[in-house]
Amino acid sequence: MNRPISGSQTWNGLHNPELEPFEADVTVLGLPFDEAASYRRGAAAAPDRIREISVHVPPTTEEGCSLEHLRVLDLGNLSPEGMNQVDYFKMVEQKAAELFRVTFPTFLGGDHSVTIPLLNAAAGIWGDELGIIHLDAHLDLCAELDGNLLSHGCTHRRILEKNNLPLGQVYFIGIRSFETQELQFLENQQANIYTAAHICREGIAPTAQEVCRGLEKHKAVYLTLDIDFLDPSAAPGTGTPKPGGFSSRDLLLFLRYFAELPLIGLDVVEVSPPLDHSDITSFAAQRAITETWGQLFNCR
Ligand SMILES: [Mn+2]
Repeated sequence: MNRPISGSQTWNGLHNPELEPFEADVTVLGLPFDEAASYRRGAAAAPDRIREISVHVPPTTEEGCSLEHLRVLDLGNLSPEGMNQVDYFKMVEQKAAELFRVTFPTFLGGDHSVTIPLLNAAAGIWGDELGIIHLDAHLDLCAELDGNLLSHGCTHRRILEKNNLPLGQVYFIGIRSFETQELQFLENQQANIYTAAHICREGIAPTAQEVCRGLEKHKAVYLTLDIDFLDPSAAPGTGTPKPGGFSSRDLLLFLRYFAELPLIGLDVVEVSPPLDHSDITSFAAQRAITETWGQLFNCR
């Protein structure tokens, strides 16, 4: 475990290294792991890049609410160095389990496989009271990808299996890519899949409201944001971009609705700074985080 970030300019100047996690409204933990990406890597560099950008952003939301009262603790990165994926994920799960309930953890990936231990930790606490929002171009429901059971394309398959959760607990939003094996898995199953094409036809607000109604019965909702939910024009710095996606404006609108739910944690994954242009993708990720905090702790 790296030491907590010392510079207090991080996170819009809000990071306070003196806090304990239970004293913080929000904690940040970087998971610089991209060994399970199926195509192009670089997501391991995202936590540090997003932090660097956060130094230059004021502690206010896009509609002028101040976040200066927000207590933020950045715990630094949980480094995977010298560990295999299984052992690293054990460590991540343990750390995440410590943070849930006492604070609002914001995890920075890493590729999307890091969500496996995060959601295992959440499911260990909330079981089937847990609802999951998955904003992504991809379903991540593969049984395996390239021989790796812990691939970033298998995230929800592993979580559902391990925790014996029904597929209906996950809301898949922004989908515009299906692997053949995922179609087979979905046969004769009820799944909450909102494709990008469907959202484009029906509108963001009606879709978000429907998702919120569907999640009403859940006491705890976890939100995982794969930045490739955005269109490649809005987020070019990602390993498996998929055209036909959303603008950063669309994303912020979705987040505004989802912040009305009892969110217990958030991750932002698949930002790949080496593949980015002018940090567009890291800026989008940073904005999504600040606005979600604003909605949760200030402007509800
Ligand atoms: Mn994806």
